[in-house]
Amino acid sequence: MSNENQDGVHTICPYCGVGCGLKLTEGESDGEVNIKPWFDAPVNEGALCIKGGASTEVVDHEDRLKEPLLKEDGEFREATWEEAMDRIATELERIRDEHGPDAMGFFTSSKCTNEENYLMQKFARRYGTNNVDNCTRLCHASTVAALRASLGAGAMTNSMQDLREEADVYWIQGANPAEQHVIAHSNYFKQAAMEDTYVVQIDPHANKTTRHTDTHLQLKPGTDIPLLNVVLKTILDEDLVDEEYLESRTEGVESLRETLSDFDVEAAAETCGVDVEEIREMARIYAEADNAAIFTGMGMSQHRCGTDNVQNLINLALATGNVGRPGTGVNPLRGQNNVQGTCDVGAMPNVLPGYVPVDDDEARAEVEDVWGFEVDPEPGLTNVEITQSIGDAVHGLYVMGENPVISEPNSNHVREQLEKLEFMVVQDIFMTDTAEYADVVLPATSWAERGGTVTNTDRRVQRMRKATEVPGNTRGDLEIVSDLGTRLFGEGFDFDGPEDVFEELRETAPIYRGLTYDRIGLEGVHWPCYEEGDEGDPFLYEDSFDTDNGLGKIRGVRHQPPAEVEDSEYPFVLTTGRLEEHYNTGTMSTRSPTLVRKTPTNFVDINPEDAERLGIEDGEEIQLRSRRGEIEIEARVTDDIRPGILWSTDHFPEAPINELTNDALDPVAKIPEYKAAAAQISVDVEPATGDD
Ligand SMILES: Nc1nc2c(c(=O)[nH]1)N[C@H]1C(S)=C(S)[C@@H](COP(=O)(O)OP(=O)(O)OC[C@H]3O[C@@H](n4cnc5c(=O)[nH]c(N)nc54)[C@H](O)[C@@H]3O)O[C@H]1N2
Ligand SMILES: Nc1nc2c(c(=O)[nH]1)N[C@H]1C(S)=C(S)[C@@H](COP(=O)(O)OP(=O)(O)OC[C@H]3O[C@@H](n4cnc5c(=O)[nH]c(N)nc54)[C@H](O)[C@@H]3O)O[C@H]1N2
Ligand code: SF4
Ligand SMILES: [Mo]
Repeated sequence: MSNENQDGVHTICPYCGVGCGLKLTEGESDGEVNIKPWFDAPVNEGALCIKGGASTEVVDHEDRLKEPLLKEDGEFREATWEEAMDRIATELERIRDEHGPDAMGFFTSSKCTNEENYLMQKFARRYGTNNVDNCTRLCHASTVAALRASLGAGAMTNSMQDLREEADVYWIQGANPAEQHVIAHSNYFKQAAMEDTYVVQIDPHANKTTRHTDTHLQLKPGTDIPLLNVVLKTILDEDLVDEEYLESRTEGVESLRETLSDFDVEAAAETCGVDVEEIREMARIYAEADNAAIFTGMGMSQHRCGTDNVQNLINLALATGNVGRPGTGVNPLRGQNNVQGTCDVGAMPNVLPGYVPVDDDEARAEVEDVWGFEVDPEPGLTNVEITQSIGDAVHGLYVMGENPVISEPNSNHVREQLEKLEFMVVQDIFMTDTAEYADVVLPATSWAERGGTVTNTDRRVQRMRKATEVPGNTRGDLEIVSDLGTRLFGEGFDFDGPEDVFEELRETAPIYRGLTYDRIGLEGVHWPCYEEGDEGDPFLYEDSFDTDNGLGKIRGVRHQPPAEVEDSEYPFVLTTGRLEEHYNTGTMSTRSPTLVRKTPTNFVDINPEDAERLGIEDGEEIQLRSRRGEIEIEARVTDDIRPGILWSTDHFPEAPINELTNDALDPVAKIPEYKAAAAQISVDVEPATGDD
């Protein structure tokens, strides 16, 4: 073991987008790693949440995939890498010959590094398709669409540091940072809230964020537009806008005035189920603050009107001049450890690395120059569209580190779709419900066993470093894609490790151009970083926006009820969210003994009034149903949720909530409506006993 290993290898937590640093040392047995605090880590100064602290429990877990698997006659058998890669190369060539390149879909992974995702999207493009996407589609796609259209970049406008130091008001709508971005909350936002930052939370469910909230508006799911329209109308009527800012930095305020000209605030507040005066009071608090910052999350993005939801937050920020200074802005806390980076490096159907639009001939040509091949100028399909097109336009699927059978909406339908595939590859660290459908399963190395860069929620690019040897016969994601690319295309995929890939990424992505591994060092660097020596911007848009004319775009939006609303047959609105001690589809967190202790399985929150009416006891197993499926689940009777609403999580494959959720999509961003479906519940009547 080297000295560095004894002191610990500096790396980044594999769970969420906060990007906490930690150190790893090798343990007693093969592949075992232990955590040591990294006290000077730039984001977290040594602190870790329960997931970060337990993150090594999955590294040498006995369930790790260790050998490639091939399916034969419906059963998996172990295979050599040679056999597995050969099979993939042959099938990918066959599909392209028989159906054309757009018959393949590629899902890349926000659990993987920038280099791995860069190479995977390059692979898809070299194969001839833009059908490449990642979990951001299920996550912040709508946020990114609205931010890009109206401000310029699909990322947080500000940094955790300036939000902590400068904001006087936090407006947290549809996000739960105390549980989903734990260290960002504990080290930054909670500190501010405990001092004098006023916190407004807008969420149908009470949670740990509520503990440090001054006012909680507990609206009905899917009514964020009317609520914000009450806020905006108040601001316009009471002249709380920033006229000078509106004049010099924005356009479109007339569209907002027009949308709200005949707007009925009383009726809107009733739609939301929130007291109108309380909303108006919050409008004043936000508008009168010196610096007010907005946080937005899945409660806003995961609706069929997700893009308009976020646009309305942008409207609020722009109308009051709250973008372009420390302590302000519109801030989506990004989800996975590298979802920001996965988007930055072009793993999306409409953009190349650095958000270069595929259909912009001039910009595309620059990337093509670096790559030495032509890229299809037509944007491809998103991941949900890929799944929905199987059997039609799509016949093959390559999934690197995603679990769509559990994470996509209406998952019984997802299963039916996957059955129709001619060929499917899954590359993961564990056997997942999705991998069961694959023809080839490739065992990938985990976060502790390889290096590369990841980009956190405030755009800080940081380095992960290898801390231990790879277990069994696993191979790194980079190595796998590199090998496959070389087999299929000869050149363009042979790299000498992650740094070599990063050097090519820099050439193609202008926002990363000024970064090198050396500069990133231990501190990391925020993008945009166009030139070496460029410090990167902790907050964006000081002087102008990255739009066609430099102005921020205001656009009035109207209420669009969820695609499915409650009725006499399905009288509840089911919405979903997350738990502090679990993570996404549970592949990692449900295998971590520390994390399963508190909440071993799924549950649904129901208000005491509803429970009493239906005769449901706390802890009782009930049937939860929507038009798409039915699951058995434990009821938790709690005031955390308002009457008429049910709240559950997608963390547990054994009680898969996505069998019930709706796959209605936002027309712009194609994000599914995870946060509102009509549902019903019932309790099994004991079967009658006796002879009659
Ligand atoms: N512990 C933990 N941390 C995580 C994750 C995890 O699984 N576990 N996942 C990571 C990922 S991928 C992501 S994207 C982020 C997500 O982080 P968040 O955006 O915080 O995610 P959610 O908990 O899904 O949703 C946020 C809130 O939206 C509320 N909500 C539901 N419906 C509505 C609505 O109609 N309107 C409003 N205003 N609110 C609504 C929910 O009650 C919930 O409190 O977290 C990341 N961090
Ligand atoms: N109902 C409902 N559904 C939701 C949501 C919701 O709020 N409500 N949220 C949505 C959101 S925001 C998201 S981001 C998605 C998440 O959806 P997914 O991305 O499908 O879910 P994850 O569980 O994060 O899957 C990541 C996979 O990567 C694997 N993995 C980990 N490390 C590596 C690695 O180094 N290499 C490889 N190859 N694989 C690795 C893990 O084992 C896991 O199987 O779920 C969405 N689904
Ligand atoms: S806050 Fe996120 S990055 Fe930090 S330790 Fe927890 S899961 Fe890991
Ligand atoms: Mo996410």
